[in-house]
Amino acid sequence: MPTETNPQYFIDLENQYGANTYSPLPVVIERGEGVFLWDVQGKQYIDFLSAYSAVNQGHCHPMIIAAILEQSHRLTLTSRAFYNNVLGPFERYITGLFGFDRVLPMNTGVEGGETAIKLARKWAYTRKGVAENQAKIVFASGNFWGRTIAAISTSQDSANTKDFGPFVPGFTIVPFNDLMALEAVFKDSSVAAFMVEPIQGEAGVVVPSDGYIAGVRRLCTQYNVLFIADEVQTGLGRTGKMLCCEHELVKPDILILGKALGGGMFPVSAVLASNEIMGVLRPGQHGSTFGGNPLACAVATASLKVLVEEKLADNAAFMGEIFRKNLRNIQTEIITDIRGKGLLNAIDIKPFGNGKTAYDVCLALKNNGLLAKQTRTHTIRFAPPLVITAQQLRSATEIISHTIAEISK
Ligand code: IF1
Repeated sequence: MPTETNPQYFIDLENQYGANTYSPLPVVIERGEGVFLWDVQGKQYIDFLSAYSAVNQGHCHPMIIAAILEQSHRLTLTSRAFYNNVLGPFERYITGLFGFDRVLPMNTGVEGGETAIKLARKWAYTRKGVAENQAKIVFASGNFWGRTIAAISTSQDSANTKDFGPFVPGFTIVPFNDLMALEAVFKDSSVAAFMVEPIQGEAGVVVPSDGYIAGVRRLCTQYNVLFIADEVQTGLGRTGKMLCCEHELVKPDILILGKALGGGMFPVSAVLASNEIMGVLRPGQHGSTFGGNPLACAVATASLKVLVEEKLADNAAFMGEIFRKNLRNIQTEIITDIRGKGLLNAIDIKPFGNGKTAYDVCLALKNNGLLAKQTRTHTIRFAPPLVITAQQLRSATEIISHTIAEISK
């Protein structure tokens, strides 16, 4: 078998030369377009992971490619030591689109989280009057916001934390979806902020009770605590609204965006806030070599325009309803829960008698032409690009249905 069409050749290279930090499904992808991916042997798959919601616009969207090509021939990086003619127009566009006064552009989602924490701490000391180095940031149990030392300092998953200590102080964990527990910790006047995903992604697409996010908003306002919404995964149309917080008509004090802001092509993240909050930062107090670079701004502008012009949040809402209905119509005992909003969904798989887990279901789905990934042992996340059509959704549901039937035998 020629090298370029032999999947094992590429798997072996990664196993020999790469850090062993993932256990990927045994499939080697070489091309993507829209909701489809093709492996090195030309087999087609429907992508139901979307790179963890970083490919909401579909793979290799022509408008985003055109933007990256056009800008890459002109100017890609100046650093923030100089102005450029792309950053300001992007800042005006994204702040206007989401209704905030200012934006701080970064690169990865976790940098967005780190930036939001620095912003909240600085606000606590300079505006709320919290004593130096005493500011607390509250997080929800089950949170996931990246792999840096601060991010894992808020994790309770030993896979993320073991042998990586010591951890960052000043972080408090409360149960997710529990307003009473949240109010209890807010009584401590040194609390600066509460950072939370409106739907917890890595925890297994955990959708809180109706009213929870509105309750978070109310309590943060009442106790003068900043509400930081981590919408890196739930934002940008994924849950059927441009922002998941919109489902409860809630506006956070600090908004973190990432993933699909880069159109599945380029790491772009952004932290948005009011003049009053963003105004606590002064030159030299935060930054990044690539943050807000011209290429990133051109890609992010095109990525946002695709979401808006193609009404992808509406499509996610519409297709998500159909998808969950189709899943509920699958006659099987091994699916024990179906949940989600828009096109961020998940199913729980009852442990099989023969020891098979959600991973085995994902393997079987792959063999049948659909790519999805388990989160935790018994949960499979289904998150296709938001451009998916009704026909493509029907095909996907048929694959899921007959795969479940196959594996249940
Ligand atoms: C991996 C998980 C998802 C995120 C939220 C911030 C970030 C993420 C809500 C950080 C990143 C990624 C990380 C990626 C796999 C993926 C993931 F499985 F790890 F947990 F989506 F659920 N906030 N999530 O979900 O953004 O710095 O990665 O750009 O680590 O393999 P990032």
